[in-house]
Amino acid sequence: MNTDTLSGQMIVREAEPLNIEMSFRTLDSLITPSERFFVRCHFPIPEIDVKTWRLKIEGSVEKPLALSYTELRQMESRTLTATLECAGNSRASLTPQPKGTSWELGAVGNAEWTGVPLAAVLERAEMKASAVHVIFTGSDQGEIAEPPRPAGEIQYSRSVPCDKALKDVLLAYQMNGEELTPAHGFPVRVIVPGWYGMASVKWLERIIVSDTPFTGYFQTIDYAFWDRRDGLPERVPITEMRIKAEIARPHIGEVVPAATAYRMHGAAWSGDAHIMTVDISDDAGATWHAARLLGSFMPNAWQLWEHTWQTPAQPGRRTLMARATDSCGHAQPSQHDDDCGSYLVNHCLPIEVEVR
Ligand SMILES: Nc1nc2c(c(=O)[nH]1)N[C@H]1C(S)=C(S)[C@@H](COP(=O)(O)O)O[C@H]1N2
Ligand SMILES: [Mo]
Repeated sequence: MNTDTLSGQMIVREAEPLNIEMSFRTLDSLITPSERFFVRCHFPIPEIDVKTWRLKIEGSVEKPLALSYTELRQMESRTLTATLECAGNSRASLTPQPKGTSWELGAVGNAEWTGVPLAAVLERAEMKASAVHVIFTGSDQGEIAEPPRPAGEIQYSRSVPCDKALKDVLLAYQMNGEELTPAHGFPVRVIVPGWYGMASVKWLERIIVSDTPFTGYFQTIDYAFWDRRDGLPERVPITEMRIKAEIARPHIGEVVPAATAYRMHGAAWSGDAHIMTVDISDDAGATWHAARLLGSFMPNAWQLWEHTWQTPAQPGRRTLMARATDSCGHAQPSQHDDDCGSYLVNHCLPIEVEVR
């Protein structure tokens, strides 16, 4: 990645393993260009020789497979647009600042993915009726630093239940019409539409069909939260993206001229549902005004929005917020849910600006 040409557009959170986010204030298109799409890696990026690479499909299947890259490319392909948000995006807005990568607003992007539907591969392998989960493992591996942790190096892995696996999961080899870059999972990655990014396993190497739910490290210890049933907290894996609107401009700390018409804009998304409304507040949530949704609804893709803000005549600090609702009746909460730890940060995020 050429960081020179990206100056101002990307923020490096960690160089090794690579963790970079888009500077969200630079949002200017429905499709995020690949070089501006955030990168989230737990381990070093593996080097993969596509000539010897095989995608193994095993476990609860009648016909285990080992597909070459050429064989996969020969299968019928599909292209879909999907927003991926890292489950830890916007962690930087929590106080006190929790452990973990301090993502601001840019660990999210919307790209066009091309590949083979997982359903077609599972059909070819003849998945057994007893199957309940499909596990994906990446070629990357490393040691977990914080306990509780398994001993030694582990591979990145995650699963989806079979109904999701058959519905719309894609084994993608292209992003925005070009081969995946090494950082985004070359040669093949999983795309789980509507789910937080952790499910979309990069550098895919093995698909294991399982007769029991998967309870791996990145499924139960990391990328999990406390959900309450009958008042009792239960550890459950993070799955669908929660509804969220983010403001691209103005950005935190921006100086905005008094008594002018300012074009506020940003994006909003929600797992499986579509965005119905985005409202804007310029008084920390006391009053709200409807923003305009731009373009038409696309399943699993974010929705851009804009709002003409009549800035106050009075100079001083102002706290802006955006709040979305979706077609399933979800609305953003006003506070972060502490049962989610430092994940699923989808409350109305305050953007403090200075009117001058
Ligand atoms: N093999 C592998 N897959 C992975 C990860 C990883 O570290 N290793 N990170 C996950 C996380 S947490 C996210 S948010 C997305 C990010 O995808 P991107 O780097 O293409 O933006 O990849 C997911 N897939
Ligand atoms: Mo993530």
